[in-house]
Amino acid sequence: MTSGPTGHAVRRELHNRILVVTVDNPPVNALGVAVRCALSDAIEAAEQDASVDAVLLIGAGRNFIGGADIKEFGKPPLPPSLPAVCNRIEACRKPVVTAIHGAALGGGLEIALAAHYRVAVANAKLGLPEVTLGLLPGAGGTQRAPRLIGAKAALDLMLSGRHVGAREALALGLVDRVGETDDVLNEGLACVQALLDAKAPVRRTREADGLADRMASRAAIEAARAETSKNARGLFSPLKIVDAVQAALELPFDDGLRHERQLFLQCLDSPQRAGLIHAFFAEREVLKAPETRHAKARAVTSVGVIGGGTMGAGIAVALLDAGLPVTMIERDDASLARGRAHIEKVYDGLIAKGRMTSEAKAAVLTRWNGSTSYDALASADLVIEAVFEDMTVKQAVFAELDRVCKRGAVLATNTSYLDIDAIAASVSRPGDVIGLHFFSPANIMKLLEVVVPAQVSADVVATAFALAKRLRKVPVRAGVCDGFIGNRVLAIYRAAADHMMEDGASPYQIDRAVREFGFPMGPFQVSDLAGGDIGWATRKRRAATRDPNARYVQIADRICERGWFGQKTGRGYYLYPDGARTGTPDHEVEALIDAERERANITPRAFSDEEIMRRYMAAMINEGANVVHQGIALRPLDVDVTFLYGYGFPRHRGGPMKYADSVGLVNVLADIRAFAKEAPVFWKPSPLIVELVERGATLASLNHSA
Ligand code: 3H9
Repeated sequence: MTSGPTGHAVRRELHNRILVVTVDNPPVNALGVAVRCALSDAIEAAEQDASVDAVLLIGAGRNFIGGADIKEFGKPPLPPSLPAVCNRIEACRKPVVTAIHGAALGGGLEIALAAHYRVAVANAKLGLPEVTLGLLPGAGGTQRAPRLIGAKAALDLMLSGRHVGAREALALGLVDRVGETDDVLNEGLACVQALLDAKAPVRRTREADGLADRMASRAAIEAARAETSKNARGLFSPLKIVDAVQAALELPFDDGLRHERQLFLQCLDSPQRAGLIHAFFAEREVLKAPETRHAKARAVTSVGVIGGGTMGAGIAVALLDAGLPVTMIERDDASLARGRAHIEKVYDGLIAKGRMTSEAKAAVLTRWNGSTSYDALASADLVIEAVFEDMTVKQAVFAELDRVCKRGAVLATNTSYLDIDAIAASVSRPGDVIGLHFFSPANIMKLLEVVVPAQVSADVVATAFALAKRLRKVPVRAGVCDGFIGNRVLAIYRAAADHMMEDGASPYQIDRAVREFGFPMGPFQVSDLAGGDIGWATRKRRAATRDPNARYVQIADRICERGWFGQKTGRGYYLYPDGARTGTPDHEVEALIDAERERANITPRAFSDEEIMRRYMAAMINEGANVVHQGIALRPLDVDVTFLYGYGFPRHRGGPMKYADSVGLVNVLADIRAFAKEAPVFWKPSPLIVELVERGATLASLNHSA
């Protein structure tokens, strides 16, 4: 073995007569400009060097190549472009082989497709996930993949963005062989040697015949177009992917590449790309809470859950699914049996859908234990309380935990809005108390607000983040206040929706406008799904402390007084005849709203969908900015991730704070000031927005690392 020149981020080494080119650009070998230059140089050098018979291309570290360098998007392009690098590889007159381990995604797979042969080891995962970033494979992927594996399989990969393992890649024809070991270098060298021994020719994917059956290809493209038009929910890039594959079928390769480039640039320019890439980085940034940098998480090998209601059972399922043993505490045997039944119902649902076997359920449930005595928690490393939302009840639970739990146990509350500082102050070990706010259904919803009270130890916060990772949740660090990040902001835009309803918009119009913006449901549908009684109980509890000057819309109370709590009672804002899951508008509700308008002396006026969304978003953005301003959220991006993962905010808009920047904070502020003229108590511009607009700055400028 001899060493050749070392390019920036790419190493070259000669093994006998094979030039091994290793991309070494941590953390994921992304194809930044330095890698692109060095790859082109390496191919050039291999071609010129008489002592080189073939090239083996591999990645250093845990992955082959994670894709184009996403950080470069939106900045001026730096040559050579990735398509040019792929073309250079493909044009090489000596065989180029890629050996793939770990991720070969996006541009990474496109490099592999441009090579002449491909081998994958067992842990390889291959995919073209550009669609998840609002893009399409823009380095020849839309032209080479269909030629290699056919239009149908290529469209499936590109439209779903899914990753395939080595075996599936082999079955699809994406790779030529799967290595017997995980040793990517030796598997690759063996493959190249075998090709050289067999005098295998240079084989170019551009000449592959995967589109030879033109009728089948056309049918696959049309089917994908129909399916995508129906399901793409306003997304821009999926239909462009279909267009690009159509070009692969209809145009000569080089013309197809040019067409792909045009479509790629359109996607790159779209605000959806900016929103989706913001979401990609934001969901990684939230993991870097300050405490996780300098404190070590405590070990968690067993967990207690207090309460077997919907929330407690959902949390227990999330923990069980992560392989943790769970001890559930309830006040009596009947409640415990109900808690267990709630858990079993989740697993029975999976069995009914064929997603779990009875044996697997039985195996999971061996890790579940129930008790009516807190003493059963003596050895638990972490306990999560999920009892009734009442400070006295919670403090009584924490007094018990303080009594029985071992020193160093983490004591968590799942409260959605109560003062966790007050809960912590009621025990002898406030440093161990933290909020873990799960969202319902807790075993499914990804968001976990980690609510950090004043006295908590840093290692308890680090433990919460480590637990979130284990549960595959997305943790967002939040400070203590009424509703933390999510529910506090929700209360405000929900109120804005109520105001619009009383002023003349129907709940059905508001829901429709919100759905058209990209949310899966509107606020009144959400209320019907969650159960109107929950909000009603909260409103009654807070009636005494409500600001008498604040506008209070009573429509929801009138609906609840009739026992119309939503889906579970067959009617709420909507009618749900015969257990229907989708509601239909209810004229009686409309009449009731009319009566309330009259009672409140309001002459209803018409709202356009556009005005509805401007008010709805302005309320959300304004309170989101307040939450950042007061340090409840570390950065605007923490608000964004909260809404993306807990409230169905459309991902392609990046989150409410990103959306605010995209429409211009100055415009948002102008809206808020205009709305404030008629309702100054409700609409008070957030000092943060005012300050940023004065400085000409964006919310994104505050997204530095926590
Ligand atoms: C593309 O290729 C377009 C082309 O078709 C056309 C071009 C013309 N760039 O996820 P992790 C960072 S589009 C820059 O925690 P894991 C990430 O932010 C691309 N940075 O690791 C994080 O940084 P930090 C198509 C990237 O081991 C660090 O790497 N490719 C990129 O859990 C570790 O990331 C994709 O969409 C990137 N491409 O998972 C794949 N990727 O430490 C995107 C990651 O500062 N990437 N970073 O927070 C992934 O899916 C995962 O990162 C991967 C590793 C599976 C690779």
